[in-house]
Amino acid sequence: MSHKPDAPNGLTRRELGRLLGVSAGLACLAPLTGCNSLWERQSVIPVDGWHKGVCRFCGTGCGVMIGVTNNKVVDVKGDDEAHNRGRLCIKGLATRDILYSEDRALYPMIRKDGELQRASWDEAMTLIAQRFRESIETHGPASVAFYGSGQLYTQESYTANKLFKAGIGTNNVESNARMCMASATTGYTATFGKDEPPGCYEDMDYADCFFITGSNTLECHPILWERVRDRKRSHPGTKIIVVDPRKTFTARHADLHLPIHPGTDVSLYNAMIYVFLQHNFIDRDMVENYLTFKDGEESRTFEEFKRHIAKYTPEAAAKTCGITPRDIREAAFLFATSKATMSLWTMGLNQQVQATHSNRLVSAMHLLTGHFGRPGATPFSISGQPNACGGVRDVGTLSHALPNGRLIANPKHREEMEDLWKVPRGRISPKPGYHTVQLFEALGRGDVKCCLVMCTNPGQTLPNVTAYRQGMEKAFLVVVDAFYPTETTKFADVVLPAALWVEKEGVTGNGDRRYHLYPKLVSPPGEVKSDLAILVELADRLGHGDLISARTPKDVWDEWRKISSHSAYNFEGITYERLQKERGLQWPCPTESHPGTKRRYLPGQDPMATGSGRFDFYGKHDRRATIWLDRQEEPVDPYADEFPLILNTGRILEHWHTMTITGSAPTLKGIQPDYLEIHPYDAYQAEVKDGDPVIVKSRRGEVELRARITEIVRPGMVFATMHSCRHLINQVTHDVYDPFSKEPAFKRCVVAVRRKSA
Ligand SMILES: Nc1nc2c(c(=O)[nH]1)N[C@H]1C(S)=C(S)[C@@H](COP(=O)(O)OP(=O)(O)OC[C@H]3O[C@@H](n4cnc5c(=O)[nH]c(N)nc54)[C@H](O)[C@@H]3O)O[C@H]1N2
Ligand SMILES: Nc1nc2c(c(=O)[nH]1)N[C@H]1C(S)=C(S)[C@@H](COP(=O)(O)OP(=O)(O)OC[C@H]3O[C@@H](n4cnc5c(=O)[nH]c(N)nc54)[C@H](O)[C@@H]3O)O[C@H]1N2
Ligand code: SF4
Ligand SMILES: [Mo]
Repeated sequence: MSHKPDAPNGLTRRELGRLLGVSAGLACLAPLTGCNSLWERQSVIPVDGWHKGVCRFCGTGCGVMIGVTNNKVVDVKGDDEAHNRGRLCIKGLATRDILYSEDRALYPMIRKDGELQRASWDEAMTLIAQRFRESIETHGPASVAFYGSGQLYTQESYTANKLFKAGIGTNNVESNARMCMASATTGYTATFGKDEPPGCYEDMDYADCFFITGSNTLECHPILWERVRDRKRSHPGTKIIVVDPRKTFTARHADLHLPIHPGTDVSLYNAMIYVFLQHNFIDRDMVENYLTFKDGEESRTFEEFKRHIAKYTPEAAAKTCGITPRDIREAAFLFATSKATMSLWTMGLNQQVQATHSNRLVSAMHLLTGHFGRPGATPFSISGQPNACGGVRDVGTLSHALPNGRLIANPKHREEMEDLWKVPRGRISPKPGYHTVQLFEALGRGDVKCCLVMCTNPGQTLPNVTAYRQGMEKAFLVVVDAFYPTETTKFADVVLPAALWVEKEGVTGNGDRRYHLYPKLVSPPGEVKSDLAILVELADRLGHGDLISARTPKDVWDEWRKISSHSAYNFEGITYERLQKERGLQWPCPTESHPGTKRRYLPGQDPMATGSGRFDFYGKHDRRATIWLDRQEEPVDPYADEFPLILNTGRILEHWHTMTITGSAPTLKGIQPDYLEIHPYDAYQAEVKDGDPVIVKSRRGEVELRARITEIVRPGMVFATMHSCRHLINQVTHDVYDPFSKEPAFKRCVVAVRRKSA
């Protein structure tokens, strides 16, 4: 397969920048390429027409202008009128090429005699419907499942959720967003009673202090990072604090970098709160009128909260975190005394065993110091995938959830959705389905017999993946993917070819509650169909055609926006017509004349905030936000003599997840992320030289990588990317998860590293 070449890394990052020949938006690449000048962009092929669209890749949701000639995307450039101000990062620019890879899946395939063989759509859909029907009739609705993605369009996720929960009658509806944003959801919901960030991207233009934690913003959200840098350029007094065990490209730009031991965030944030209390950096009005304190199920007073925090002196936390007390004090001082502090965080927090705790503690730091609700002052979780917010969190495409923050476990919520979906009361099962890790366990046990996997590649991206591959092998697995082969299609009984990006139409919701439209601009290749068309056909064949009566992207959107009006996520006013004209609209947006909401919980600004005070935390019964008493716990996977190092995993700028898309883009495919970052001291101990093949081993498995000796990582810690499918790091990672969000702790497990013997 061409997107997984064994070829050596023929391209340096500097050459790559030159090859792309881009003008806007690559100032962020300068630290990587070593080039400070920007290049003039040259259009290669004449463009017949430019169309407004959105980048395929990350949750930043950058606006792109897409040049089309003869039914082909021939060019892309940043949209000057969108929030990204004309900028695109290297992946955004690569969207010009992503549709035209030779690895595209072009026709349905059915496994016969152990091999996937070409089949007709009718043959494939007949087989799928027959196997799903048999399983439902013989073993009940809970014997089938849907495993989707934060990269599906909202219409697709919404339709799958409705078909499975209100049609088939199973809550086995999960999404890869469980492994990504689930902890942000539990963190926000615990604090504010509602999911999704209170602030917006525009806050970056007003913040005087950025507290960036567990986010390699420069590489993973480069255009947001550029906005942070814009602020620093125009206001050089702006401080950037970065909390990350690695000295990432982001951390290199920090005024203060705290390289904490992985998984010790709870101690750090509690100690920062200690300093806020000690120096009276507290917003008294906020504490008295807008906050409550809780320890588990029990209420606490502010005085009790202070006694709890007293244990987290900077001196004690510094020992736990492996940094100095002075750094903690300085971070707390900068955070509290700036005019406006904005926190940004992603997977360094979310993919930890205490992820919900860290998430809500960051919000707590903002609330206690009053860095909330003013322009620039906000706790802002950055979203990973393009539609994790819109298509998974808002739609509730998770096994415990229903649309707009409702829960399966709540009988009133089930009834509300049964009425809105016009199905009989009692139709939605009261039993939550399996969350992601449990779902793949259930496939292995045979409790779930048929699974539809759409727009995600769990054969590579599940934690401790070897354990779950058996389940994929055993079950009747249908994989809908735009590319073939992948690590998941290896286990598929049927593969269906999916349309990608502007080969289909849909809406996504990006990281600042902004919905926007992806237009269909070109026809898909071969026999490829859109995910929505596939779901509609499945609904028909399973006898749920009446339920799934909205069948075009516009009709599904209209149904969904009307449903949202029965909740605090109200975006009924975001019509298709508006989406076609505008550069995204932010909910709440209840009417067609409403401009959209930048900041939530503020009476006068947020249409859902009907109170008369400074804030109205309407997600909570008492209309007060909650501060939680959270304690640092011992690591789940402690050091052992035979596993002396901590493995951390993540991303690099140029590649997207399992590289099915970026691995074949001409500009990106030369970059091979199959290395292990290891500190010189640990390399010396293991007698490993730069470039040596090494084996990384945990209690669950091992993987071979190339050693890259670097001080980016702390001594005692190694880092590998999640990208390479030839070297599956998830054979090594731990499948333990946060008990609240059920999000796996990809960011920490203990390992040993040895040189591969010749
Ligand atoms: N180039 C690129 N961009 C992407 C993606 C991609 O695949 N490639 N994927 C998108 C998606 S879906 C996601 S979820 C985001 C992820 O975006 P990020 O979360 O920024 O990326 P990661 O590299 O997974 O992890 C971020 C950082 O967390 C740090 N970290 C590890 N442990 C800890 C800890 O205990 N505490 C703290 N404070 N930090 C810790 C790691 O060292 C790492 O630098 O990126 C999105 N953008
Ligand atoms: N070790 C480790 N593992 C991780 C993480 C980590 O940090 N470390 N991060 C986790 C996180 S945050 C995430 S988000 C997940 C990501 O994990 P995955 O979602 O499994 O990774 P992707 O490569 O994005 O998979 C998307 C698949 O959908 C296909 N595809 C693309 N567009 C379409 C489309 O429109 N329709 C259909 N049907 N298919 C399409 C692609 O070809 C690809 O195979 O990985 C998780 N796993
Ligand atoms: S920052 Fe994200 S959305 Fe923007 S161009 Fe890059 S990959 Fe695309
Ligand atoms: Mo993610």
